[in-house]
Amino acid sequence: MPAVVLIGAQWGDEGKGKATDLLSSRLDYVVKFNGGNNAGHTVVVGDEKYALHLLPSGILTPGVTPVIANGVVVDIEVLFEEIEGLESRGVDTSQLKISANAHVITQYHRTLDKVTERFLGKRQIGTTGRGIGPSYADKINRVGIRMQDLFDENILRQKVEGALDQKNHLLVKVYNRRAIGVDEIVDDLLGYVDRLRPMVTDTSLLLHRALEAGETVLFEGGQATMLDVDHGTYPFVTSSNATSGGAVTGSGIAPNRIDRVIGIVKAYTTRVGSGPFPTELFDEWGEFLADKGHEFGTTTGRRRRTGWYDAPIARYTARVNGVTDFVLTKLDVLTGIDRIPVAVAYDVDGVIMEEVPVSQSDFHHAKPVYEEFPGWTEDISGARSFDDLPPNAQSYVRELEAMSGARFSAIGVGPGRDEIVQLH
Ligand code: 2SA
Ligand code: GDP
Ligand code: MG
Repeated sequence: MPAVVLIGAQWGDEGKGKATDLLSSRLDYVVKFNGGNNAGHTVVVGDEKYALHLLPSGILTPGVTPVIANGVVVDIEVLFEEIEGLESRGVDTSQLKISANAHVITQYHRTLDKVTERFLGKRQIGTTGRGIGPSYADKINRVGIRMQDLFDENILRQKVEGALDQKNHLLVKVYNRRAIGVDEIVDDLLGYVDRLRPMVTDTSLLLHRALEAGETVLFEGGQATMLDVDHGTYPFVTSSNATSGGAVTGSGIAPNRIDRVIGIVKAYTTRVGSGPFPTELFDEWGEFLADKGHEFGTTTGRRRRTGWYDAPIARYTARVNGVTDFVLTKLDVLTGIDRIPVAVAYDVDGVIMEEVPVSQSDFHHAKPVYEEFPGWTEDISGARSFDDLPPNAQSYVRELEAMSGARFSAIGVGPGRDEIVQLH
């Protein structure tokens, strides 16, 4: 499997970090291609728990080269905090490579993220406040700062001046905030140059050469399909392409090099932030899933919204990403539920729709059409083969697989590295 893309199939937090970590022993490179430190990936290794944000999850495996590719937005202060945090726990981060074309998140992006959300009031997106949207907006507006700009003080100063021109007007006149000085931003960024120099490179060429040499590369998606800026529940999305296409544009590797696309899908659904969520639960079962699944944001600590499995979303994800294999995670969380509902279609104002509707208003009105499956009470965390699962858990998995649009190749039965049932 020379080039594999791994993406979130729902609204994030499906367990991508754990899945990447599991595959890492077979990998040479792990590439983050979208998002930034809005991501939160929890990986449990023995008694140790790691929360990764900006760094790819593969960094925990010795021998894997972690890459932050051009599609990522990098908050450099956070980058070094995360590196230092891992180094102090004995993780070697010295092989990290960062694309010269990756964009930078600065203080003004963080400020704008927070004030814009406040300004939106009831219409707020519920962002992580990490400056992600404003940094991608600058990229698209062609006033972004890229990693390579940091190595030429003159260019950096000109670009920061250009970026701050309109922003200071907005900050002062609209948001009643103080203007941000060019010098404070430039001086701050220049302070990192010496440490960044050995890391910043042409990662597109690096990855191309690795693939040519037969090495194995995993492209690790941040956030998820339903949060993708093009294919998600816009405007309640993140500002990058979290789908498999993002792995191509976000890394400079051509689409015909990709061999497999792995979708990570939870045995139920969660979402953080605002926006439509047809199977959302507001009753004690919602509490049950949140408590038993420890559904709290890895980055912001926010409580995640919870709901039942949504098969039209899985099918949509399979289609949009070209999923070849799903990894079904957190099956253990469903233990103890008598009958487990699964959304098989939507009722949109009396019309039954089997696919995710393209109209956002329809999706907002979509009421799930449920089918119920019998549950199980046995603890499944010790299962290591499909036959170890109780019969009802086996049939739940097979029913989901039949309606999700791609085969299931592994099943998560707990947060630990070894708590997995391999099917293929
Ligand atoms: P942003 O900050 O601009 O990307 O926010 C836009 C929307 O994207 C959602 N988003 C996320 N959803 C799930 N998990 C994410 N990572 C963290 C985690 C989130 C956390 O692993 O738990 O700790 O709160 C993530 N990052 C962005 C966000 O909620 C908005 O709906
Ligand atoms: P990511 O953003 O997709 O990497 O997911 P997060 O790390 O934000 O959230 C997933 C959470 O579920 C983490 O706390 C994982 O340790 C945990 N997890 C992953 N797989 C499983 C599983 O199969 N069972 C259980 N109980 N927890 C899991
Ligand atoms: Mg997460």
